Amino acid sequence: MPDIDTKPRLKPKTKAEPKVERPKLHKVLLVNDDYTPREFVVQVLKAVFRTSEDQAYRIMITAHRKGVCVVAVFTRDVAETKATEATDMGKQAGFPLMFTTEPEE
Ligand code: TYC
Repeated sequence: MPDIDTKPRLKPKTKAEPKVERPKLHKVLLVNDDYTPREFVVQVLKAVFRTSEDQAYRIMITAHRKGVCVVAVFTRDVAETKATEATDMGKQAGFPLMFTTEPEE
């Protein structure tokens, strides 16, 4: 027997692709304020978002200059948890540091 399948295919392949929706990603935004020390913002970014010192400094200085900076994108739950955790670190230390989230387009 040849191992090449020579039988005619009677049925066309009609099976649909399984429909799996990609979860929408949410941005975490760092908002500037006039009171939180720059170095404290850098420490929070490193601790919560696991950025390097360099990345944290660039994110902080962008928010400082432009008013706001995207820190990273995550699924909604992770974005909200990290934004809350980072904002709470500021609050605990007596600073008005603020992280918010918004869905990506
Ligand atoms: N603007 C603050 C200062 O001059 C530093 C700062 C940067 C605070 C970014 C918040 O999201 C922020 N001390």
